[in-house]
Amino acid sequence: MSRSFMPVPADLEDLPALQLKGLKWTVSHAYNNSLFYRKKLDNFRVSPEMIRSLDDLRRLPFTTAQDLQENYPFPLRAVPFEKIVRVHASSGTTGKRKVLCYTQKDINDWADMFARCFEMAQLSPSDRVQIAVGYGLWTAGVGFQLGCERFGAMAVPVGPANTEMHCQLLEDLQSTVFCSTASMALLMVEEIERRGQRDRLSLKKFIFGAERHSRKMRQRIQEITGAEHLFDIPGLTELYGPGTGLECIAHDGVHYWADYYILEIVNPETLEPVIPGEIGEMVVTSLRKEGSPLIRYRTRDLTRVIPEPCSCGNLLPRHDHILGRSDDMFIFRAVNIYPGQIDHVLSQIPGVGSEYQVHLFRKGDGRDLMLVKVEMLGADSPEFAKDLAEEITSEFRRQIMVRPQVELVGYGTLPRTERKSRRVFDNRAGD
Ligand code: DLL
Repeated sequence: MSRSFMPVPADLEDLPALQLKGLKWTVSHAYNNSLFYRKKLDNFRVSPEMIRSLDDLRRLPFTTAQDLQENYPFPLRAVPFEKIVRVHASSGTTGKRKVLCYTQKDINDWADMFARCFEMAQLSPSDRVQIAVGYGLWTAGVGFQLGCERFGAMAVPVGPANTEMHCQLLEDLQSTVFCSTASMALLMVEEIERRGQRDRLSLKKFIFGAERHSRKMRQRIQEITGAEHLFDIPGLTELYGPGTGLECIAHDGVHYWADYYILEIVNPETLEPVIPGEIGEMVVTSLRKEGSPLIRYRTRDLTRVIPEPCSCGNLLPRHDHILGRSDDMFIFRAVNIYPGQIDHVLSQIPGVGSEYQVHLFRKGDGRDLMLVKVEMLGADSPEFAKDLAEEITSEFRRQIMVRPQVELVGYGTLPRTERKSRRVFDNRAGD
């Protein structure tokens, strides 16, 4: 008998009560079992008994990545070591790794959530899911695998890189779903195109995440493979990993599992909630997490809640794609710029490929310079290149109010990576 992983109340009437129960449990569990949280809550003069309604969430202090790093190696731990069956960690580009603890129940909950993602993507047990993300300390590989096994689809656990093996297995095993970072998906489809493999494959769906992707990347992936659906999957190590929500079949935002965590969107400066629909920082509070519970954890990810009902019919709430991170912002000649804005400008210009790089320099006279390297698609006559460079410059000026130098490079010349791509290189530091 097949099991549904969507047992959320059909009309969501019971959701607030479920969230309140989870919130009360989380606060008292954290207070009673984690020294870190006890100190923090005491400092804020909040005790678990004070949580009586969902509005009381706002009385709670925020938790930050810095808290996790300062309390290395087992920050937020709220169960005895004997109950921890696994740890995961995010690599952390600066400072110490963020290590998170999982009990067996946490792993089971994560598997159920991930299975719900596959259900929402309309997979069936006859799907063959090729997993091309990293295994190990990172939550990605094991997360996808856990979800597959709980859902009942066939996992093909290859891991990242190794496009040769991926191409062979896609063809030999007739995988139907490919899961990876957005960068790896691009790398793979270009390899599929190079090998002329498209007609020998059964690929129908892509699920990719771990980093932002542009509209151009989506177009390329869909054009080359003819895949029916591409799904954006968000997730972060602190909140189990990938699998806490998924872009729906109507491709209009990400439904998230509000029965497992509460999502708030706050203004990153004032930390006050924004008006529903406005962009702000995503803050999450877990409702059932035992090993490392989260109380108002500041993800630094920027997005917005989509308040309207979704045309896919699913009633679970939605947030938009992650538009960037508040700490990715850079300042160029007094203008605040998010990399997502650059994706957006380039995505609108025909003739531009899906990859780009931004290099920032400081000249001898102290003035800053922005060099944008952009891949060119198709015709590469000098006139075409000149017009394209002019169009890019003028769109940057019009939409972001900065004037970059543009260097056009051939398609496929910028590096592709199977990991999270880095596209902004700030060479001004230390000046
Ligand atoms: O990236 C987990 C994951 C693995 C998600 C595979 C999806 C697929 P971390 O390494 O802890 O975990 O990084 C989390 O990556 O706060 C976002 O800034 C970014 N991120 C993750 N998914 C997306 C996405 C994994 N779909 C951080 N779109 C998050 C944009 C994403 N950014």
